[in-house]
Amino acid sequence: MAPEYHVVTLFPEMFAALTEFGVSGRAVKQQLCGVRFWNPRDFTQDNYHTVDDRPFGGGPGMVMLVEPLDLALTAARTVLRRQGIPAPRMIYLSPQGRRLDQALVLELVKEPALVLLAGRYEGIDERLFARHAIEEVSLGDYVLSGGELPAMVLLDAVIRQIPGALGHADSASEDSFADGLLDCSHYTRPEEYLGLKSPPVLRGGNHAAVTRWRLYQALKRTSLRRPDLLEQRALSPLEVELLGEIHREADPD
Ligand code: 9D3
Repeated sequence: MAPEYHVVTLFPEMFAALTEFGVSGRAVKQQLCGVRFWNPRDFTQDNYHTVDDRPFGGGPGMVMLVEPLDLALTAARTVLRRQGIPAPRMIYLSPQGRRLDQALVLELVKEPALVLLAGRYEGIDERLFARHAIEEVSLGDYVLSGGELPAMVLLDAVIRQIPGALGHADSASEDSFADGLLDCSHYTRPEEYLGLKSPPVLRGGNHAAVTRWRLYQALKRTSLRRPDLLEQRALSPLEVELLGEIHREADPD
């Protein structure tokens, strides 16, 4: 069965960026996955459809009410339970969370369903986390205005890994980070632009030479810009040899 992604959000319209454009939009249209939204505002009872209130203890900002979020999450889980998915992973996009990386993306694409929770305001009443086992995932150490963009980032990264989401022209396994290196540089026509030449090796028709050149460039860029990536990763004999060449040459990239 195609994986189902349920998103609890006050702003489902924002997700058009994910569901209507590009690789992720195509995957949704082809029903390689389902995406459904649950708006906590639809689970309010009062005339004003209140979803937030002032924090106990005072201070700036507002806190999301536990009840509309609890009802929205429970509705999502009820639908999934009826589909034979009793314990979906539930993820709150939050600055306090585990940092999203490709290893987590590859874990999440194996799941039959995910329930994502995008927050607004200062945060969520903590009692929601007593009612549901919720993981937290962050994009990194910078301040955003809410969890919708992070939820879209996570889903974009996951959906493009679903088999069939990418044309075989660019397979997911050839992505930058798939092999733990930064990408090499790219060139297309014209051969020369305003006196700037494209590398002749790429036009010479020697596929082995092209592959070796690209690996050399990727290793060089990675060792200059992200040496931490090389330390996390085993090196093949060829990579060790190319890194030796790189360290012996002088000119930076
Ligand atoms: C300035 C507000 N901060 C007070 C110390 C706390 C705060 C609350 C809510 C900071 C950000 C947010 C909204 N952010 C997210 O929902 C969010 C996020 C982010 O801001 N950065 C990186 N990853 C994520 S995932 C969700």
